Amino acid sequence: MSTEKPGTPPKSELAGTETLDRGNTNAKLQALDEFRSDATGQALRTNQGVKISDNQNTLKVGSRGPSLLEDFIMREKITHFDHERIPERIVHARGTGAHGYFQTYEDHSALSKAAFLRIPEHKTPVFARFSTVQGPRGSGDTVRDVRGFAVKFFTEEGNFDLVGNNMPVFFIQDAIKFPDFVHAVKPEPHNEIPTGGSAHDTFWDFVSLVPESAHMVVWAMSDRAIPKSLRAMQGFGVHTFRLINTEGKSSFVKFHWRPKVGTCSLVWDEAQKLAGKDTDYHRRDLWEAIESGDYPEWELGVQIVAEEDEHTFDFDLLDPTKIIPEELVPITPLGKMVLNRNPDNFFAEVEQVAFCPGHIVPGIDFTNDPLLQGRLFSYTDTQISRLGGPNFHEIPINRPVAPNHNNQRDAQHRTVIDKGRAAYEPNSIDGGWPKETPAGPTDGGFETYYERIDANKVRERSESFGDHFSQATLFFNSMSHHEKEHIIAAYSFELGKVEREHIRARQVNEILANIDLELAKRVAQNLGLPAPTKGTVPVRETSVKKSPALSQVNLLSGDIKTRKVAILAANGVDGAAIDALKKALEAEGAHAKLLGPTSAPVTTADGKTLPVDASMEGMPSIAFDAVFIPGGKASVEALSGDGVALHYVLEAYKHLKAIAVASDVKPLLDLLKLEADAGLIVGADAKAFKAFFAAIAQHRVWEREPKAKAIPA
Ligand code: HDD
Repeated sequence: MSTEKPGTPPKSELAGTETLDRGNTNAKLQALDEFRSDATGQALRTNQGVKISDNQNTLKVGSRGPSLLEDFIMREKITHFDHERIPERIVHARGTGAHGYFQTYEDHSALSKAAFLRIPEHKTPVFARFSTVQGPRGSGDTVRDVRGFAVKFFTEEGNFDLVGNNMPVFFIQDAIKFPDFVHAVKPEPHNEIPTGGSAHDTFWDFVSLVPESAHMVVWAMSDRAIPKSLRAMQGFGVHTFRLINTEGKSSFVKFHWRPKVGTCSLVWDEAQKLAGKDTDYHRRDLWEAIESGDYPEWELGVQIVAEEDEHTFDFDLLDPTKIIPEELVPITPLGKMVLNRNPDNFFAEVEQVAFCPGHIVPGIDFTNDPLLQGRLFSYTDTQISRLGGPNFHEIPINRPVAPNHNNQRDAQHRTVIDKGRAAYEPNSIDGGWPKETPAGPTDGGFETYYERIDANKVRERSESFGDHFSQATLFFNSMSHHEKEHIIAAYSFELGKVEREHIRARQVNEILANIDLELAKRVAQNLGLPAPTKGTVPVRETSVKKSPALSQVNLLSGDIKTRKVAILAANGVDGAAIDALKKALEAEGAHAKLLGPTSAPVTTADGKTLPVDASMEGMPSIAFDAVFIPGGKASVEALSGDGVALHYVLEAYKHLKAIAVASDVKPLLDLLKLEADAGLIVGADAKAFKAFFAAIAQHRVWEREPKAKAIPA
């Protein structure tokens, strides 16, 4: 008879979990988890520190009787569980984050007195959080949406939060419109549909009535809204900020993050499929990249405009719906950010991190951009309900590394035990501490830039914010052919989901026609609407007609570092070809996964057993950058008769990915009626691999796109 209490898991089961081995990667992850756990070797206890002897059974009157209120252990556990959730962010609820550091390349004190931009020896700890905007916490990663790009710099002078997006402009010019915009883009109030997307009536109703959104909406309809990974996105501070140097001189700046791996996107069909097949696609990619040592890296740069040049542009620097074309003001690199540590606990870190554009340090200051000004209020305010009070700065992930003594006291969730008798200033009881620090060239107290403003109080928009279309046109004109086609397709898809025809027509006639007539015409055609023949506002000439810096074609890294290749194999595969490719990829910093018809190992033609990383169904082509099929008669025959394998190749082809197959795999291509092209390479020798890698570095085989349209999705 067992001596264990009913409900206790048998010892043998527990022992089994300790030795579970699911291959090298999992063993490594398990080891890391164990290393990180602070409960290893510890007794299970209540929140009051009492050791628990039975975590399986509620205290009852007899084993079949009612439970007792006296059971403080059960009540404590359930009560805590009942309150585990906190309100999700109103926007940007779905996100993920990582730790890392920022390091300035050199002393930028001529530009800013901020220590983290002055001292190249210092590595400033950072925490970055990336997010989608529209969807709730559990929504898909790859939906068409803007991505949040928020970085908290834990500088020695206090926290600086750069709370930006992966697009350099915004939908509205004044913060007072933000609740309207968000209510319009969020799922509709009656049925809470759609989750994670903007393809619905209320969004298009709003943006078609608010022309200042035109520029941002073209960005949102472009490939930028379906980034390949969080690592492959640019980031922008959006607003014009000020940097203040050691002499107190101010310069206007726009912040830019540029990823080391280049900027590139998914294709639409792939993004939609990923949202279903791997909801966590971006989250997983970031996590795995960091775990495997492929630390994501961005360069922080600024476009600098001298104070006296504020009014030299054909747009207003304070208007957040405008970029400064890089052709007018190039980017000056400041330093780099490397993300090298995953969070230990998602809730404690990613969920509880609290950003605010108002968190700045000496050397940085705001401008009067009315969108930024409103944000300075909103973020702290939202944390008070989201994180339950004004002490959210004490939550470990938000805690500055700089000391933060002041006379603020008490309130919910206060964890600091403030000592001393004087919680006011001035005081003579505590020697007057803590004391103010006068502003200075370095290490001084924060001082707001001494800006003169001589004006009446008004509730109005500056006339200089009046041009809503010329930069939307600039963006569209700067796209390559395929990028333009994708924008046309995205507008057509989204507006096609709009039920009210007057909204579709308004967007086409009053917005798109003012951006580009061809764009308007093509979208009208796809919606079955009459094509507009002219815009509704006069065309405004701009000094820059085309900005190559905006096209992702010009933003690739030129190498294949961290790219992922799927190798498809069945029994009888040519093992030597697999080894050769893996070695060649490793030399380039890229990765391969071996996929079989099932998760069982495959046997090579020369009788070796090869463990596979997953089945082809388990890791679909949409999770990879490229596909390789090695030779081996039996393997090729098996794959040629396997619908999943055939679909794999067709889908990779449709998504314009590089594909390489050994010469004896050619019949499989013939079966699928696929012809070799710049990215479909036949051969498995060094020359073929070179061509294969060159195609991967191009990200997609764009010239294949018209042909690939014929492939069923
Ligand atoms: Fe915002 C979150 C970015 C305008 C109000 N915003 C939030 C986050 C990002 C941005 C990246 C997520 C931060 C995180 O990961 O926790 N927001 C932007 C950008 C904007 C912008 C780039 C325009 C240039 N936002 C904006 C306005 C308002 C807000 C105009 C209000 C007037 N944003 C919020 C918020 C959020 C937020 C409601 C939700 C959760 C949070 O702040 O902490 O306060």
